[in-house]
Amino acid sequence: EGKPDDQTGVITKTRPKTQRPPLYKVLLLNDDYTPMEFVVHVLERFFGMTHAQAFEVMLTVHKKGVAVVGVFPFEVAETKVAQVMDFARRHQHPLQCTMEKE
Ligand code: TYC
Repeated sequence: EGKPDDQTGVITKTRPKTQRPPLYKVLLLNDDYTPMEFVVHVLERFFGMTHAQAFEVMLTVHKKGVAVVGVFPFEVAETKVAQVMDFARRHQHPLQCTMEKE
């Protein structure tokens, strides 16, 4: 498996760096106006959470101001953010969703 070095004869193994796509955290931000049940619904609908998981994450955002609601490749993260922002806007809630590189 290893190759002897031409000068020294020392055997070294090369370990090619595996390329992984960069991942992006999708963040949900707290505000004073979006109803808790709406946020829970968003987390169920767009992030595949159970009602119990969604309620827990919603409460974390409510108490801490922000939480990571998922980690995805760029295009998936972008789509989730757009879906949440569009859904919130259509329901006239000020809910904010953003993404950042992990
Ligand atoms: N703070 C909101 C309220 O008291 C609830 C809320 C939770 C809003 C999470 C946004 O991302 C959010 N109605």
